[in-house]
Amino acid sequence: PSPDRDAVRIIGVPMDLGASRRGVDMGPSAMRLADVADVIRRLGLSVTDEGNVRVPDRSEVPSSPLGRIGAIALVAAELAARTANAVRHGTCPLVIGGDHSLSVGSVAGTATVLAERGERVGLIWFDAHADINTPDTTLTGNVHGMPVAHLLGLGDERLSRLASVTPAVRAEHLVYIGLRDLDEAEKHTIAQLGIRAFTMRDIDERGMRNVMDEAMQVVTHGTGGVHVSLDADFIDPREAPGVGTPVRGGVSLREAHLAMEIINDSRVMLAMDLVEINPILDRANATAELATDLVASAFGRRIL
Ligand code: 4U7
Ligand code: MN
Ligand code: MN
Ligand code: MN
Repeated sequence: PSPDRDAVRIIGVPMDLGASRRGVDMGPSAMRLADVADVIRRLGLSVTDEGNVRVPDRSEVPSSPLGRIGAIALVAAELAARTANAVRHGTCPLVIGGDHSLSVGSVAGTATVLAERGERVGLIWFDAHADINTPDTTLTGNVHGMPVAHLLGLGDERLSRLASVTPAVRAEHLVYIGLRDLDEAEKHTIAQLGIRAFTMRDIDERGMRNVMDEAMQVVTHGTGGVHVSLDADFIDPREAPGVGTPVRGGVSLREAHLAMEIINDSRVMLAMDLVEINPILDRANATAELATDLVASAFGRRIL
């Protein structure tokens, strides 16, 4: 599949309802301050910033993390519609968050358009975490630790039925890259479903090129295109301190760029999420600036 990626639509989701720590709702502002639209435009692509999806204030929703599922599902449904619309028109949505619970919506949108074409979506999940808890297994109640489970059809139906197909993503079409902090129940689910997971150890031992080659095979085999979901905590916190849930021992800046460059080489990316940027914990706007450079690599920036 070779989608027309000459046009990019930026969709902001200033939401932190899925996290307990505040601040990732400011991620879209930080990315716009880092000039993400102009940076992509300078690559020769046509870029429109569609503004933000409306997100309710914390004061308007229940205070318990699981009590916020209804509000998160409404935001995700709106995001799914906007993502689907962009993909349907042959443009590439760049969804900037926001906590990672929003990806139940963005990936559902991509899955819905592919289903209209009789195809399935491949999903690359770059993250320190597996985000595969359900309301039954979660230790924290935080919904940003649950989007993958819901995309696989598990958990709460308000979040697992946002796409026109259920599950939105099949386990065989999903890969993880960068894992280094999993709950016991998550390890069990990954093994049970046979999900292909590249941990930090795999990246250390095999190198990013080798891992990415195998990952691209998994997500393109039997799919009509790939959704890339990048949690900024994929990158080591020494380089990306401004994230919702920092975990030591992440990938280097160059490894992250190489992964994005390989994605661009493959020409299969239909949509991208850039989530979990927390300006409160950042050094100036360093993490959003770094994330903007990664987006540029994913959209075709070359060193030479
Ligand atoms: B993120 C966690 F318990 N597993 O479920 C949980 F460690 O989107 C972390 O990847 C979730 O940043 C991290 O709350 C969510 C925790
Ligand atoms: Mn994470
Ligand atoms: Mn995540
Ligand atoms: Mn996080």
